[in-house]
Amino acid sequence: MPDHEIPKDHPRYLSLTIREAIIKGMHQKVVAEAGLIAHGRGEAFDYLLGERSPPFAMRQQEFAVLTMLQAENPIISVNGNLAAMCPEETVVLGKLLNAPLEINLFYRSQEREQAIKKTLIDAGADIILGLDPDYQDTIEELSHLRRIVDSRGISTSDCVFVPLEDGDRAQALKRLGKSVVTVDLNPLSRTSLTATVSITNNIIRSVPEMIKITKDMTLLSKTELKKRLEQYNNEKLLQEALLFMSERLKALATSDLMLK
Ligand code: PTJ
Repeated sequence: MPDHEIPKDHPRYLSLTIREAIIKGMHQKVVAEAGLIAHGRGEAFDYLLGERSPPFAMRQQEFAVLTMLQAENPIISVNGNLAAMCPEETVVLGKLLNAPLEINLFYRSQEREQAIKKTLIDAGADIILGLDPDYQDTIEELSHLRRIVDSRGISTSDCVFVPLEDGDRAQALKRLGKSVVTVDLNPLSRTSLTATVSITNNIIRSVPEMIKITKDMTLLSKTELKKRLEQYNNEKLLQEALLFMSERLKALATSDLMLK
């Protein structure tokens, strides 16, 4: 399948390039077919943000990094969309946070697992959890294939970063006493409304911004991390996200709208 060349001067260059990465990922079996639909839903919410990271999202990202730095055994759960959109950045973030990568898929198949493993290795990953049957464990609360987790990873971790999540797993992980950090452009998704830390931003911007924040915070003591963590409230930040979107729409609705 040939890659489509997007002209650099196209006004929607970045958005179209990301789409191409997702489509290419689907042909390589990295992305599930439903991943294209999930991406479209994300794009619609990104329009409401103005396709930029607003101040509340930067605070959500700080909250997320602090939560993962404070954790004993943080882990990053990788699905197809994440692997297709920002593999290198995810590998860098994992190394900085000391968080291994675990492949954990909703639409699970060996073919997809191997395709995602290759993408992550090409992006610089050393250890990838979630594939070795000797370390298979199950989360009983979950009925679908995402219940199969790694005993060295999600199963024993105290903090799971699950970007672009499909819904009920965040609840199950929280019931098991784990902190759940997510990135989801929809502030009203089940995952956003359940997670310990919900980042309402595009993963494409979020992961690089979290890398920068991690570099700034990595030398903080556990006591300082704990003190800073007290300044954040997930529900309030989600309310800010909704207010930002609605006020932005209101401002647009009363402005000179048409493109010249
Ligand atoms: O690779 P698999 O098999 O594990 O499947 C992955 C998908 C994403 C297909 C699966 O988890 C799924 O169906 O997810 P949902 O229920 O569609 O939820 C995905 C959420 O991610 C939605 O709320 C979207 O708004 C959001 N989203 C999509 N693209 C982005 C995003 N959030 C942040 N950045 C994006 N680029």
